[in-house]
Amino acid sequence: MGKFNRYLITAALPYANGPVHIGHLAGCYIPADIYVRYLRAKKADVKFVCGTDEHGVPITIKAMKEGITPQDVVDKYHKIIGDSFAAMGISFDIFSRTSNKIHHETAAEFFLKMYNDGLFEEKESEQYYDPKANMFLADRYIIGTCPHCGNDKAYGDQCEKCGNSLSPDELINPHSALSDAVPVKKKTKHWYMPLQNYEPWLNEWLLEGHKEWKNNVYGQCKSWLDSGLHPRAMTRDSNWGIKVPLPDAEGKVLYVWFDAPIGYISATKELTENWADYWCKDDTKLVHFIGKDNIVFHCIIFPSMLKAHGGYVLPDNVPANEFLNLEGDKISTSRNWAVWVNDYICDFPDQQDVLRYVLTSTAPETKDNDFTWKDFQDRNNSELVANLGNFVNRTMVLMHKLCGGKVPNLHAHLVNDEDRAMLSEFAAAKERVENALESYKFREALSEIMALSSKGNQYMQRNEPWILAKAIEKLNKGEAHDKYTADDLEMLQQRIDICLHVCLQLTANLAILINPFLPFTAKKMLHMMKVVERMLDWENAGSAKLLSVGYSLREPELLFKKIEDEAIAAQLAKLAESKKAIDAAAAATAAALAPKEEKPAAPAKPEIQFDDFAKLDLRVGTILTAEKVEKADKLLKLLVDIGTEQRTVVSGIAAHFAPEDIIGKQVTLVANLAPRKMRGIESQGMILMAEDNGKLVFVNPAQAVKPGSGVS
Ligand code: B3M
Ligand code: ZN
Repeated sequence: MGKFNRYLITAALPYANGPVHIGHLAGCYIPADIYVRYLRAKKADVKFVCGTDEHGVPITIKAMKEGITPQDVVDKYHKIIGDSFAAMGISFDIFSRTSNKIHHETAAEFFLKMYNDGLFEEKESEQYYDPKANMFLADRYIIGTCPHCGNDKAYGDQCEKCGNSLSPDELINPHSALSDAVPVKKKTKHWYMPLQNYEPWLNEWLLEGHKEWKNNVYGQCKSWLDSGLHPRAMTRDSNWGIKVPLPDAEGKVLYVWFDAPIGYISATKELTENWADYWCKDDTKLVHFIGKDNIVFHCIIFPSMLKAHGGYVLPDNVPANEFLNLEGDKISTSRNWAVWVNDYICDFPDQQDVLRYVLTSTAPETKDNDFTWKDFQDRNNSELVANLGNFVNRTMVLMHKLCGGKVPNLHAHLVNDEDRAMLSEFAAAKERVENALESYKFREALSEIMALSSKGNQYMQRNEPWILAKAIEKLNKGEAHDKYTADDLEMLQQRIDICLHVCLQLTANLAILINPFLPFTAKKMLHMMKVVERMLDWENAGSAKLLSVGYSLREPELLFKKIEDEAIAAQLAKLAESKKAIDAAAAATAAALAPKEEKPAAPAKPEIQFDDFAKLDLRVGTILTAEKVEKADKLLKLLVDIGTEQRTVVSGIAAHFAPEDIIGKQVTLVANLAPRKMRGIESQGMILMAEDNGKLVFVNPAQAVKPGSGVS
């Protein structure tokens, strides 16, 4: 353990806006859990903290979509996510939440200390504002049509359909996700952290001081630092989050990426009175387990915050993983392309270790990797069942059959080189596993253990105790044997004993080594060996004397069972359903974008002079209200804001638009058309429409403008 006397291990706080999927498990929770279980087995002083990230736009968006409050959303998913982790054996010491009081206090204090130390810059900027909801809009809250793929539900920061990142200015028909109003720009004040000031320190601490970090992590950090850091706002305009603890900060909350990592501190506070030992003493080893999309926040921004605040330890390592794909396609929550952990647990009850095994042996440690159900089945059937499960089962069955259910003797005078080689493998394998674990190479560590088990199978196969038993049986019946005589009877039984003694000690070693990876399996092995949990202490690994001679063991039970084709087919059918929905959505988008069958162009109208055109007073207006006109199927009555005044317009568009869908939309109005009465209502203008194969579309500016802006 060297210079460290205690460990604080964190796993990224998942947003409480949806269940967790296998990508989350593979990316951070399983490796973190393996590492922690290993440390606990080494009797290290370790705390493992996590919780749900309950602030930020993802939560409010989800609430809006489901028509419930943000609090309802986080309550629901905190429970679902926590249950999934618990079922998978992810052994947090605490699974907290950032909506807890202790977290609000901790984060607010953290901010205030930095504020009082003069570490923020106050700046005004123009941000989008929803004039109807009276709220500033995060880019995520602005929805419109993606200029790249035509998806009409693209967000102001990203189009989830084509993956392009966007800015709200690029959206066609931008509107607020809250009210449908067209967003306008408005000044707002925020507190920025001048990250560029931390560059020299980051270069030294990170680039010089942590060259041992994983290549994918180090490389990403280096490229951020090489391209230069900029001031970053640490506050947002919102009413969901941690209030900025300053006077005149009404409607301002802490940026979710400011508050969330502080959640690690608050969770530790909630867990133990001695929290400061873990956070403030230099001999603590702090390790953040995360997925690759969180690297900059954990390696650059949060460390800068910790440094700025002062008094806290910095991460010793951030072993982030790359992404796991599913059947060749990017896992996506919004497209429902995922294997949800809660579904897995229902479909494969009591098979948590199979998933832990597969996700570790295919973990995206150095590059993105693919999960396929076929591979899942193969790894279970040909590795867990055929290698580890087979070895342990054979050992236990033969020990009962040939050695009376007790640990047999290791008759020293008959022990040969091969036995000795097998026995000395225990310590060698332990060392290899340990080295891999210490450098966060969990795949490699697991494959070392499987290689050890496979050596056990080969050892058993070469010694063939069942053949020796047949010879004993034959000789005992007085029959002749072509290799042995009655004088060999004792030796034969002793060779059987030696083989099973070695295999049993190996089984005990395998239980210790596999425990961090497959804790449910290790438990079953303990039960069969009738030993107490303490045997799993890491220091016991490598020993060839774990089970005492003469000790009677329990009947074997199978560690793993074969996964049949039907179970895999059922999973693939589920995914095929998702694929169908995804493809249908893509086809709809493509159809919407495809050039429509050419309709003969409308006959050109006779030429006019500029003066004729100049007579038109065209102005952009915003629709304030819209309602159906009684007893007129085709008509909508609109109230349009044209800056200087509001106009009532009756328009024949009722068959094309639902009134509630067009409130807030910008339109172009012919403002000087003589008023005309329709159904008793005076229409004070006309709205320009484009017609595309019978479909009507508003003619409006490519980006929101002030109502009343002239068109020429
Ligand atoms: N909630 C992002 C994520 O779930 C974020 C992690 C916070 S860790 C402090 O990917
Ligand atoms: Zn797009």
